[in-house]
Parts: sequence; C-alpha cells; structure tokens
Amino acid sequence: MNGQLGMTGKGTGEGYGVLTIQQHILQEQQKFPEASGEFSWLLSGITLATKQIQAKVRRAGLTDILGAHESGAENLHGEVQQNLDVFANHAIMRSLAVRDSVATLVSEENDRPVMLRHSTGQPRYAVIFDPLDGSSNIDVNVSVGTIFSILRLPATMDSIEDGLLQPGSAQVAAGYVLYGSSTVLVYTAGNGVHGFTLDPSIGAYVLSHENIRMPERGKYYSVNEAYRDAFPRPYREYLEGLRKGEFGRPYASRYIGSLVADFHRTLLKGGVFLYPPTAEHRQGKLRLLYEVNPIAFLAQQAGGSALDGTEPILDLRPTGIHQRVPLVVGSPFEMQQFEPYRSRLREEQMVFA
Ligand code: AHM
Ligand code: MG
Repeated sequence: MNGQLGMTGKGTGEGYGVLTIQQHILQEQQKFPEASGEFSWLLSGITLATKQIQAKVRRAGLTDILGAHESGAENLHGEVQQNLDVFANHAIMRSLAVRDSVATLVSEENDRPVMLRHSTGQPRYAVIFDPLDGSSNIDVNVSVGTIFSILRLPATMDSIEDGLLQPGSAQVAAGYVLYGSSTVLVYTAGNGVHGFTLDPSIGAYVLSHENIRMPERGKYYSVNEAYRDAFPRPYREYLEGLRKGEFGRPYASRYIGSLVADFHRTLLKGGVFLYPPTAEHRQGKLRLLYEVNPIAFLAQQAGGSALDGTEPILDLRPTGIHQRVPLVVGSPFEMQQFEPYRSRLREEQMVFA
C-alpha cells in the first residue's frame, strides 16, 4: 500500500505523501467490492468526535471544565461523572446520531442503549463505546482514551439487547483513541491492526503504524499490584513467576491505570496486562462490551490473545450491556506461560485470599 502511493515509510512528516485514515479506509474498502461506503462514513463520525474530544482534553488544565459535573451526577456504576466524560459522551452521540447506518448507540455513561430514528437509509450498525476511559486520571495529566466496538445488528431481533449481546468474535470493527503525548487512533476491521497519529498541523489522522504485530514477548507485566493479595491463587503464582524470572527472565512492571494506555504499550512492546477478579469484585472491574471485547479483538488481530482467566474473551456470550469480566491479554509468549494457571483456574474452586 505504501508503495502504491510512493511513500517511503512511516509517515506523519511534512513534504511527502501521507495516508490519512479516510484514504486508508477507502483503500481497504476497495478490496470488498460489495462494501457500500456506509461503514467508512460511520468511522468518520468517530474520528470527528475524537478530534473534538482531544482538543478538549488538551485544554483541560486551562478551563474550569475539570472536576465533577455540576449536578454531581453519578453514572450507573456509582462513579461521579466528570465534565470531560459528559463532553466526550455528547461529542460521540452527536457525531454518530446523524450517520444513517447507525441504529443504536451504547455508552458506558448511559444505562440504556440509545435508539436512533432515521428517515432514510437502512440502519444496521450498533456502536458501543466508552467515551473517556481512565477519566479519573485527567486531573493529574495522565493519558486517557476512547474505546469503541462496532456490531452489525441482525435483520430481525426480539429486542435491542438481543441484537447487542453478540460475542466479541462478531465485532465488525473495534479500536481506541489514546490521548497521550500525541493522539493516536488504532483500529481493526478484521484485516490487521492499523495506527494513525493525529497531525495537529493538518487536523488529520495519518498512518503511522501499519499492520501492527505484537512482539512475540515483552519485558513488562501490567496489573494493579495493590490488589495482589486478593487475587485467586493461580493469578498470584503467575505474577510471582513473572517477577522471579521463572519464564526465562524477571519482568519489570508498568501500570498506568488507563486501560487504553496500558494496552497500547502492551500492543507495541509486548508483555501481559491483567485485571483479575477479587473476592469483592468477582468479575473484576472492566466492562465486556466496550472495554474488553474491543481490546481482545485488537490483540487477536495483532497476533496476541485475551482470556477471562479461563475462556477466550471473544467467545463469551454477553449477558448484559454493562457486564464486567476479568481480563488477561498479552503477547504469544506470556499467554502461553499463563496456560497452566488457566487450567488451574478451570479446575480449582476459586480460592481468594
Ligand atoms: P473507568 O472506565 O471508570 O475510567 O475505569 C476503567 C479504568 C481502566 O482504564 C483501568 O484499566 C482501570 O479502570 C483501573 O482500575 P484500578 O484503579 O482499579 O486499577
Ligand atoms: Mg472505562
């Protein structure tokens, strides 16, 4: 593809051809003559909203937008919504609501799916998203992100929940935007994982990481160590194995506390990220539909894999749109080393500390 455009390599630079995400999607679409173009129109809604969100995030320290929303409203998980969460949610809703192909929107910030009524077109997609993941990190200037998952709804369904509760393997596309030292959009539509960096000088996401492959193994494990004693024994022993060099060499740890940022590092550098269950939170913290499924799809497309401890994430049949699930995701070597612990998690009664 680079050759086709006469590009010499990774391109965010000025003065030579850059491939924007829109061009990239159109090129990908040409491989599927039956594609109608509505999918690229839908994705452009996501890129537009995330540009608005990143602009707001970049100005967060300059405005009085930080802090709890005026109403002090809590979302259904009992967390105080922050202004930027609300802004991000509205930006995505606004942008996607006018896309004819979108039938329903599901957000971490809304307890129910939002149904869209279009006068024209054939709505067929559901967009499921976490508008601003890791938002408690904003007021200390730590990276946050937006995560999205796209499903095709069945032609007939008993209820909208019915259409939404599809396994992660049914996702037609998924991705995230990381508002870090630069703004990076990473997505897959089932044909590899591609990364784009926002070039602020032209306001466009340009291809910077084509066909990302996770390294075979990495140097880091990533977990909230403070909960370590509360994890079931096989998790504790796996972590001990990583720390003590039982899998070839001792690992170092990295934990940011923003899933998007922690996963982005794991995707590019390899290693393993875990959010195991604890006695208090038997399903961990992360949400299946708009956090874990998209991350698992990206990991799989990049050569890694993801488990809920025992089962492949992408095989799970969801039971609720805000369902939580434990997560172990990583590169091939670390996931291979996890296998004996996975068997023990299957066989042993869950023993928490
Ligand atoms: P949020 O959606 O309310 O921001 O919570 C999700 C975040 C993830 O980004 C991150 O992986 C996790 O919470 C960190 O949780 P903890 O503080 O328990 O380690
Ligand atoms: Mg979240």
